[in-house]
Amino acid sequence: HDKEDDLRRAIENDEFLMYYQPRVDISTGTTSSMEALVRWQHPSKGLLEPLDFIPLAEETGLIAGLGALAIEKVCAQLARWAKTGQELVPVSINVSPRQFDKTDVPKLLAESLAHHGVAARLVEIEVTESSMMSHGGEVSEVLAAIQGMGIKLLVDDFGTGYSSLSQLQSLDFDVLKVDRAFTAGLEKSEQGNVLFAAIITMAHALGMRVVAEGVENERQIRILKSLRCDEIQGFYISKPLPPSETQPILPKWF
Ligand code: G
Ligand code: G
Ligand code: NA
Ligand code: MN
Repeated sequence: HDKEDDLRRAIENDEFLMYYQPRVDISTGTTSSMEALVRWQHPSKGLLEPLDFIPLAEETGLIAGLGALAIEKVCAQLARWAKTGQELVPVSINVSPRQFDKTDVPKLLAESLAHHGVAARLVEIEVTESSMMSHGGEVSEVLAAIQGMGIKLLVDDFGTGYSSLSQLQSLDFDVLKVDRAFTAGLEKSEQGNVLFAAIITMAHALGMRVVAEGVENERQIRILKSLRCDEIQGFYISKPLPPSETQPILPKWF
């Protein structure tokens, strides 16, 4: 339990910080939102990425405490950005349904927003397609409650793991984020383009905006534009950065 104890201690000491990666409107080239991605500033191991500790946090239930820290940090950051007088864009927070087992996430969100004087529309919630599948109906209820607060819901990593098309129907998601495997597939074959086009058609028919994840070059942007994709995210625009290097509002990325 060495790693688990280490993680528990880190949550108590709050050794975490959030990085931010922009999402960009493909037709205007302006930032539409920022995704908050947690990092662990480990005292001896340096800066750790989510894959090094989120799976353990989920297995052990420590994700509840970690998730609460993430929500608090994002609201505090939004309040800090607001003070600079910049026009704000929403920030999306990744949430694991495992957090719902131990904490009242809608209540946490409401309290953090109120405490920092941040409007609910400035926060969005991302849930991966596969995590929704591995949890039951109570997840839908919590997500619906969050959406009822005026917070947008995003499906993350769509197209990987199990397919949950029925869940797309029962939950009224606002945005569909297509996994970066499909963006990588755009350049490889005609089938890749056809598949992405079909996902976009489906999402639009269901009233969702579509984000292509993992955009790494200009050619992908051109294809995605022709397919009527709404937004892009990826290293071509920016990797996740600490707040000190992040500009929520840039006039134009391209
Ligand atoms: O930053 P990176 O690409 O390594 O993030 C990998 C994954 O970790 C993301 O896709 C996201 O699902 C997950 N993740 C990042 N930050 C958080 C967080 O604050 N809470 C939860 N539950 N998951 C996160
Ligand atoms: O699970 P989620 O999609 O939220 O995780 C996002 C992860 O994807 C982050 O860890 C981030 O570092 C990574 N990522 C973001 N943009 C790109 C990209 O353009 N290419 C690749 N390979 N990874 C990316
Ligand atoms: Na995400
Ligand atoms: Mn994703």
